[in-house]
Amino acid sequence: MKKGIIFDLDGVIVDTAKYHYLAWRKLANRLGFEFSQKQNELFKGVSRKRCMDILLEMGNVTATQEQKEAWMIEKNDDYLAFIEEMDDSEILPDVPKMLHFLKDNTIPIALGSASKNAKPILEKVGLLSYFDAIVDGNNVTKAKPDPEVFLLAAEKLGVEATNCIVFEDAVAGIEAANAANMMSIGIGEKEVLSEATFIFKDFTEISINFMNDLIQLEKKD
Ligand code: B16
Ligand code: MG
Repeated sequence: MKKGIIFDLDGVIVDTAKYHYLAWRKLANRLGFEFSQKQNELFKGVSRKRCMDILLEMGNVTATQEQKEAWMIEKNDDYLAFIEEMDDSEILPDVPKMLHFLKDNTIPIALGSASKNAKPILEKVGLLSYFDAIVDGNNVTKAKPDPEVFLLAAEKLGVEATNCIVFEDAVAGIEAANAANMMSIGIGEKEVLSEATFIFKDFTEISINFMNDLIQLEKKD
């Protein structure tokens, strides 16, 4: 039974949330209101379009679709300026160890991210070549918690959905993986990601023994 592994990007492979925060905060300030790190938590794993709407609700700002499009371009340009400066030092701890383990065991690897900037980010940090398939915000019509992104990733890998294992840091992502009937591994806080099949603070907590068991496990309903 062939297994496949699907990684989320922001919060799992790299911490780009801090750059999203700085770019959204700049836009909020320009529109005349504050935007806190705590508020930014609500943006994790959420599509750019939805983030824009939430931001405007926070600031009590109404805008036309055209205006929103222009602000999203502005925010994304600021975000891309941060991405331009990224290098491999921004890869989260023990992610390369995990990718090497999977490669050594010939387990296919996919990315399943809401970001439309996923490929350039993986390229900047030097991890693009590890991925056999990339599904990101450019390929899906429905955002997480809809399972579309992960189902498409499984299809691209040629692995049955029930044999895929998803690493995710956002509640919506865990819900999406569960809805796709995949095993979900939460990376983050237990209290937040309680719906995940397994939860770890980060990859340093995940042992090779655990991974060996995982890639041989049958998913139970
Ligand atoms: P972009 P993930 C998500 O990445 C981020 O967590 C979320 O904050 C962001 O709004 C979304 O990507 C879209 O990103 O503006 O680059 O298209 O966690 O799904 O990898
Ligand atoms: Mg994420």
